[in-house]
Amino acid sequence: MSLPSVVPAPSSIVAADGAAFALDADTPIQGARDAAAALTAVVHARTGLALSPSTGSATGRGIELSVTPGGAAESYRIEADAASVVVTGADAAGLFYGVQTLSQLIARKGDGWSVPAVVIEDAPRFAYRGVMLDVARHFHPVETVKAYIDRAAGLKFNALHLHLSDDQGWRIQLDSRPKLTELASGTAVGGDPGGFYTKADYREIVEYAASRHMIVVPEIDMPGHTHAVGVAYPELAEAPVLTDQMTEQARGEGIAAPVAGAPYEGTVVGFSSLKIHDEATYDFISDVFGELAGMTPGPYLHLGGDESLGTDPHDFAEFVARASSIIADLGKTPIAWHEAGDAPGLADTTIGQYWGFVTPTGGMDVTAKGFVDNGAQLILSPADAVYLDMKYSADAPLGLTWANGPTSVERAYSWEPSDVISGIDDSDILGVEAPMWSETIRTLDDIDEMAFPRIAAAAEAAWSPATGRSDLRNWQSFRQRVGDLGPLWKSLGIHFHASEEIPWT
Ligand code: TNX
Repeated sequence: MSLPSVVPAPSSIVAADGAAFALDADTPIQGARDAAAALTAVVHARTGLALSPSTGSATGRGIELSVTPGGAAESYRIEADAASVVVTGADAAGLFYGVQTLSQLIARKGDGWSVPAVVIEDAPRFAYRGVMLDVARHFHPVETVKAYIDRAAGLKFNALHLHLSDDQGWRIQLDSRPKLTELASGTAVGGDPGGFYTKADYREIVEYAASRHMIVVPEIDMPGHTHAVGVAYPELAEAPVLTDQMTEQARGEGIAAPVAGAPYEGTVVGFSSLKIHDEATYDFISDVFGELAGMTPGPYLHLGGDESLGTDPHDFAEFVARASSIIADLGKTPIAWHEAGDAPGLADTTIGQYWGFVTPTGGMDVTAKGFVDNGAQLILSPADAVYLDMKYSADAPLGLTWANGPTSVERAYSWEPSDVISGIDDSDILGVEAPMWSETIRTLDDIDEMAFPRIAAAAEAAWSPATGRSDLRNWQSFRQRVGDLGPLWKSLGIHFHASEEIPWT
């Protein structure tokens, strides 16, 4: 008997004997109210059935949702047979993930709907499973962010990293530095309108994410990627420094090259820097991270640190050491892009985020290993596998190609986290994150087109057993299972890319 399709692949799934569970409008749902609400919503989207959570005691028939503390964090178990579907989480997150799996199990049966007889036991491989959204190059409103949270949570991601600032705009309102949004939020790439989150907007995002068992990881990218800071507070920024190559790229875009103090709408990276030897810079960082720390219940603050191409390496090291210490002193765990990994004096709790390739080039893996040598862990975002902004084909309108692009779903799937950086093992890996940079990404449909189905490959790298430790952890199995999710994704309004690599149901 063929197994039902679940993505990301669970630790264990066994087809059970007997008939499927028939799901109809009278199916009772017992137990945990939040989980029942999440299930009724997805069942309604998928089937049109309006189930109503019942309050009476368990009947032994129907769907039962409960939390039984004891197992691994975020783990769950599903037992489905003709009489009942029992979902048990080790905690509220585990139950939520059990519901996400159950929503994938619902299948058509004749005129009706059913859940196949099955036993699933499941727990995540990595504690941190992230998606990143760049809201700086193009601003994305709260409703879009919420929609992306729903999509990511459905694949068992538990962290939303928001790239809140870059050369093209500043996107978060802060009382301590009001000019950031007053003067530096109105623009975006290509002359598109900018925008920013008010403090109330940010709170709404944080609360919505929490209701889907996700934390928010705010990133303020520095010391590079800070041209917008200089639009608001010119005294903090160095004048733009462009290499010949950057000037060439700027010319090719037909958009004015960056000018100190004026908004920049192109996509050249690496020309801006905060002043490293000015105490005013560290006052600024303390204000910004201090305020963000108070607004962010999750443990992490991301300080960026990527592509500071014009900054002297010693200055860069000094800067990230101080910035990471400021965050650590606030009681938060710093995260930095991998370039900061070999900076002497980096706060020793700093998590590194690796964005080099699956097969590392230019010593990026060695730099990244610095975080582990320092006693902390890594988040893996190998660009040629999990950068969701890479083009699917050379003539695709959306996306970039620099990370060995154009890419494919198979490429997005075919990597193993423990094989990327030599000399580290699973205990050195906090998790996996799939970034969506938004130079070309304007709308939720654009996000969907680029993220789906590749985001499912990143989910499997982050959640599922290691390659070789499960019969399901291979491309042939994955493409079949993803194909079977087509109807669910459609019913949820996800405008996925109907890649020819996938046998869509
Ligand atoms: C590299 S990799 C960047 C971003 C760009 C992205 C586009 C990294 C940490 N930074 O500034 O938006 O490429 O794919």
